[in-house]
Amino acid sequence: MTKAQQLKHLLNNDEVTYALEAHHAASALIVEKTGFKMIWASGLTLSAALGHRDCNELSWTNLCDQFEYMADATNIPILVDGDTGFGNFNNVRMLVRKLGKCGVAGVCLEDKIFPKTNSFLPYNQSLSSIEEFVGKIQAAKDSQTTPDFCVVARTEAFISGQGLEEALKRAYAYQEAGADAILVHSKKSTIEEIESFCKCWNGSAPLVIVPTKYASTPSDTYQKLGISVVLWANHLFRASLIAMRDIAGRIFREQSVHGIDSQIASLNDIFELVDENELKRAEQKYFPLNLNV
Ligand code: SPV
Ligand code: MG
Repeated sequence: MTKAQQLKHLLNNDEVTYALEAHHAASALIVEKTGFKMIWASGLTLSAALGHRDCNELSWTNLCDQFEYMADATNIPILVDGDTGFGNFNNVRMLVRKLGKCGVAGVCLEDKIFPKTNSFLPYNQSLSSIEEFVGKIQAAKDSQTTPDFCVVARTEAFISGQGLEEALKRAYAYQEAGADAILVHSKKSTIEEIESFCKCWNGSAPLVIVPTKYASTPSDTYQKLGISVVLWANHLFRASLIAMRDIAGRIFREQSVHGIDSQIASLNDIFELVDENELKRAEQKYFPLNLNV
């Protein structure tokens, strides 16, 4: 199966799939090696890892380099956070064509206004018109370079303070426009908005959620609500911040790395992550004369 076919399968099978966030090739590799079947390339954490805010300070061309490194390093599908498509329908077309070439399996587009604001900030959460966003989904589907590339349409209706009716209206319009799945987002600390949406949803498109704020929800709830994919959207980046701050502080205070050496990854761990042994095996096959001693 191609990566796009894998993603389509994960969206459409009966089980809940958990996708974990990655923000560069190393974190993407860790997601895969841990056993996850899918990677979320988060706009928030990719931006932050490059020192930027989650409001389209980086262009899609900046980010495609990162996506390509992540896709080259891994064998499981990557769903890219495409924000609002980095502009209008034309930017969406260019993005989708390029993502296919980068080895990305799908893109998630959200119905806010460019430049977007992270959903958990208390300002600038206005929605685009349904008509404009439908045009973006159609443009994305018409531009995909592989038949199974997945376009996930994300409604920010709840995030912008609108109710269930608006969320459902938008989701049906996006499904009609050709979206392969619907992501419905909520910033509530309980699953109540998502639950009400799922219970009313009569569409055929699978549902995707991001339980960052309602993280205390028991995981069996997702299956019961018929959710297809759960995105753990930022947790590796948050984990790495704590670990890096802790170790940086200790090295600074102790003016030595001796005390922390056993608490960080070994050099061998790095060599294993990037499969140093494979190069040794390849050398024996292709470069047997040991010319580079
Ligand atoms: C992201 O990870 O960038 C997302 C999810 O879009 S959220 O931060 O919840 O908006
Ligand atoms: Mg995002």
